[in-house]
Amino acid sequence: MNRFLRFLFFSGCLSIIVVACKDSASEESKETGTAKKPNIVFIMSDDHALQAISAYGHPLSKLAPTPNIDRIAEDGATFFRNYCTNSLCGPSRATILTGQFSNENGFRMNGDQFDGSQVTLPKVLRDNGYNTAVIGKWHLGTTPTGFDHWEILNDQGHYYNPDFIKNNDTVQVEGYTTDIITDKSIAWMEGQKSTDKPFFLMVHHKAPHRNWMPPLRYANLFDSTEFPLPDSYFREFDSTQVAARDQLMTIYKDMYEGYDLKMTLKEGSPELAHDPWNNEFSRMTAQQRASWDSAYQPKNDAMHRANLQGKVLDKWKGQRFLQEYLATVKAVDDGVGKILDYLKENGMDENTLVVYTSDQGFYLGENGWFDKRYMYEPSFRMPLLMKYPGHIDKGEEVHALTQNLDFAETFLDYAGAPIPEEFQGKSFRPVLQGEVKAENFRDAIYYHYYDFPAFHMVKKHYGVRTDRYVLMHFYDDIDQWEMYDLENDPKERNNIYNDPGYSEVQQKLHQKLDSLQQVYNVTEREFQTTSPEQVQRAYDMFSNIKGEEPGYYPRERD
Ligand code: SGN
Ligand code: CA
Repeated sequence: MNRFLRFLFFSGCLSIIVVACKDSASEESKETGTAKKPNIVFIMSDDHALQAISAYGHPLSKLAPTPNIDRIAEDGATFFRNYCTNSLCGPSRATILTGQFSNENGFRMNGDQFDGSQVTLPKVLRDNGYNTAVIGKWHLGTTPTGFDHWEILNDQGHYYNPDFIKNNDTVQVEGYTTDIITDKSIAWMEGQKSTDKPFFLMVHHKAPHRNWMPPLRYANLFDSTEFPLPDSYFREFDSTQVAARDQLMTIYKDMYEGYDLKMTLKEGSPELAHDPWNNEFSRMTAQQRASWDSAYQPKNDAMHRANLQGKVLDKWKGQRFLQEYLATVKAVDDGVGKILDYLKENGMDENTLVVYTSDQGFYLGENGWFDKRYMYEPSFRMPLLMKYPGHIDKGEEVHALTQNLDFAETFLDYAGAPIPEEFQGKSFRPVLQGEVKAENFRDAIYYHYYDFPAFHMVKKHYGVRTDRYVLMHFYDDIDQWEMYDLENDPKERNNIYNDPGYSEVQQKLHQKLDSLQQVYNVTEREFQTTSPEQVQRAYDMFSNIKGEEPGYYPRERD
């Protein structure tokens, strides 16, 4: 055979082999229906404000960057207008699982019991060929359903030496919770190598939830960083903003000096100031506690020597809070890096949809606050980053109005699975693929918060947000409307409700609100009120935790 004939012969054989492979691959995908389904790794932290993710560019995050979380943004999409349905842990998680508002899935506030017999995202994925797992915070009262594997923190969980519940056994694991959740997640993925099924893994961090305890390796990370406090740190509310004025979530009034701010009682002693439940530091091993004290005592002693008073002390508390919060974020970022590296090193990064989000937004000193719950932007808006090479463009910016309500349908859409009729969201895959323009995706979103009277005493409220405006109604022991023009007043300072210049807008927002309540089946039972005595009792109780009564807190609510 001459050279030319040999070339023709061998290349002919090669193409026959290639064609045969393709055929068998597509046969396999027809048979099993699974070959092309992506794995889905859903990483959700607890209370992670987007101000603390450097991909979003906030000044705070520039001083405490999150290079690994940013890798998801670089390789995929960043969502700039993603919102929650109800800014609280349990309700947000229930919405993510069911694709429904709280009024439909029945989980309105922390302390409710999730009805695990409902149709949920993991159940549908499992019925469509996926292996499913959840590892980390769960906080829904009942134990998980729809998962092949689950290992969850008990209730809120702890930063050190956490208790994990698995098959109804509780086991304490020594170490730092964020790292343990990451390691357990990677170990579970490793076990997936022996099956050809795609997987859905929910990695649920406890951090950076209160009481913000960093890992020992970062206990001094931000000691010399001066973080910018928001210009609203000492904000005063006007008489129309009654709801906002009456809460209990101000850093310099409502945080506990020992438990939250890690302040000590006096110079030269490691003994903590007010630590009402004595349940976070006491669970450290002697060695962990000794390292902790040696990291904290010099900075606490310096604080005592400075004898800070008044607003100087209030600002110092804001700094200390940010140092702690951002150091716990740093550990989450390390964990995200480990998971991304694992996927890459094991050849899974191309066929995996990776999602990073938090259960809601959070205040990092805006209005002087910590915590969430409000429909105001810092707690209403959630971070969301997604990457799926070849399917989501690198560096894509999404400005459509999306919600945690849409996550389930979006993931099912990517998985090629059917979407249950009762789901109330909308897949945003067409937006990511450029088939639907941001402005045509959704014109308004609905919000409804119920957890009152409860910790932080944020009033019940509901509302509507459009591209430019937000209208909210606070109810129960009050009846108060607020409206903001987010284009001219992004920090929501001037309540324009009943401002004659906006009367037409106001009317349209009311109409929109009414129609959304109909669409989402919000009926009369969602507007039940509490007796004034009950409100007063709760207010006294929650204000008193600041008092000298360690252990006085009805933990059953959270
Ligand atoms: C705990 C916190 C609150 C927080 C709720 C809900 N207090 O009760 O500050 O608002 O959780 O958070 S703590 O002193 O016990 O830490 S959620 O993210 O789980 O909804
Ligand atoms: Ca939370």
